[in-house]
Amino acid sequence: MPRFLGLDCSTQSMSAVLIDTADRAVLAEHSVSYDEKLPEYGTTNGVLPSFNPAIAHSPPLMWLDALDVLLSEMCDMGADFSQVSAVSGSGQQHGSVYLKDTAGQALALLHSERPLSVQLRDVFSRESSPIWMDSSTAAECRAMNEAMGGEEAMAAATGSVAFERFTGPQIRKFSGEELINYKNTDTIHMVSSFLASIFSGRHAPIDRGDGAGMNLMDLSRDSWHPICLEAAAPGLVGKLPPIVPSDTVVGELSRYFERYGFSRGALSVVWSGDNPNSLIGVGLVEPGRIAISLGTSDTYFGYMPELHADPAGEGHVFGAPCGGFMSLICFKNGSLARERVRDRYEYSWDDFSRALGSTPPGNGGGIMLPYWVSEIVPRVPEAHVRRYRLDEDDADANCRAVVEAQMLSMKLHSRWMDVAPTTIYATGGASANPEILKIMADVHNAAVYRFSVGNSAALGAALRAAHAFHKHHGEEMPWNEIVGGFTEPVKDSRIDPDPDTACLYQEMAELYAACENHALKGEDWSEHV
Ligand code: XUL
Repeated sequence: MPRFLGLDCSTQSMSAVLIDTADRAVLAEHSVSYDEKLPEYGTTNGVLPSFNPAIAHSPPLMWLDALDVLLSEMCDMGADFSQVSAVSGSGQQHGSVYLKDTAGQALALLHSERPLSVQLRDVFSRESSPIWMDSSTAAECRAMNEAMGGEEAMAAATGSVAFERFTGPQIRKFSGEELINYKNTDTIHMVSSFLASIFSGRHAPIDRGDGAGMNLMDLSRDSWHPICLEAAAPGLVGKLPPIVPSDTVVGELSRYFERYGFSRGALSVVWSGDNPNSLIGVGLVEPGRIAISLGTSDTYFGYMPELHADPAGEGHVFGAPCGGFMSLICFKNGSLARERVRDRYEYSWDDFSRALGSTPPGNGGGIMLPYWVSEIVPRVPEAHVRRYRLDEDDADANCRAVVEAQMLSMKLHSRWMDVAPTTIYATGGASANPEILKIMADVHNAAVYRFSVGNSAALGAALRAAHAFHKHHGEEMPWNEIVGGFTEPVKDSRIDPDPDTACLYQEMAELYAACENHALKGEDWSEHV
């Protein structure tokens, strides 16, 4: 019985999906929220409190405790891990973990009697990990872009201009502000390679998909870029694990996992970032379709055969686990913004959906620029909500405005990818809301399908584990076969665009662009009134 486990260490929760590839079945799926299950860490939505709103860190020990809670709850629920052949995972992209030179031995000595957080308490040279929501490294980004010869050169080499949440600028900031702690750091991991190290009982490499989210990797060569490394921090080359293909087997599972019934000999496969994993988890192993993930952040992504960076410097190119690349744009004001609007009007999610259903497409021309927190695309350094012809006291219109804004912004800012999708796969928590998916279909003028496995990143990781396992045993399988049967959209979930409404949104996109240019560049928007 070929069984594979995929984990996902995301911003707010740790999740797992257990699959059986013979039956093409998901056997178990579970998730634990950090705030709920581990309140002792004091996080809000998985992030530590900070006096500076630009700083977003999480405690890596919390992730270890969450992993233990998750696996033990799954065992209590009857999950049988003894038949698992290989494990892989997904880490929230860009986050980094800093370890002392004692970590290698501590990983090797992991045993099943005591929890991970007890055995690994002393291995961190930095207690908290900067994560993708951090936007405190503007100066470091400028310096790194400059060292590379400008934003365009940085994007051409690494797939993205230097972005605040990316790991290279984060490392530069750490070495600049805490040189002693930086010098005490022996190994810097991504969230993904850190957790792969736990499963492997030794330092795991970084896969090319997630490595591309650091502003440190030469995307065309899958190797560390010497100029980026030098621009980031002194001696960095000796602190980074090697870059490997996404189907690399790190070794056998650490003995620690006997605690949960895993068998000796099960394989530990390199982890990747949440976006490369989701690409596999929704079956985008060839070009043509795109996916929109409605999570803490919203992302818009697709497979990209040839390397082609965004000239505006807003989008990203990462390595795809199935070879080639993936293009992605990330909007920080995803669920975060929808939640803020819901909370502002003291609505439940049912009220929010009812409001979407009872307001007209186009919102009577009322537009919100939904920067409830600083935004990545377009670049908005400080939280700043603007309303155009939209009454702040009209709760229902504000619910529609936030969702329309998110979809219109995706439509405008994805133009560089050169795909006019006719099919969109919707994933993530908010994809359960048909009213949101209707707006998605109409704005993008594309058929939208929903996915039943809520966690496409964890599913993608499980499928990657399966691919790597077969390759390891000399029987490499085509990706279409690997994902087949797992990444089918929910039956009857298709939502077609309405042609008239799609036309209306086509015009509204220009109005939205004018509002955006007015708010961000001071351009006149009166001709659109
Ligand atoms: C992508 C990004 C987010 C995180 C969320 O560049 O920053 O989607 O990956 O975990």
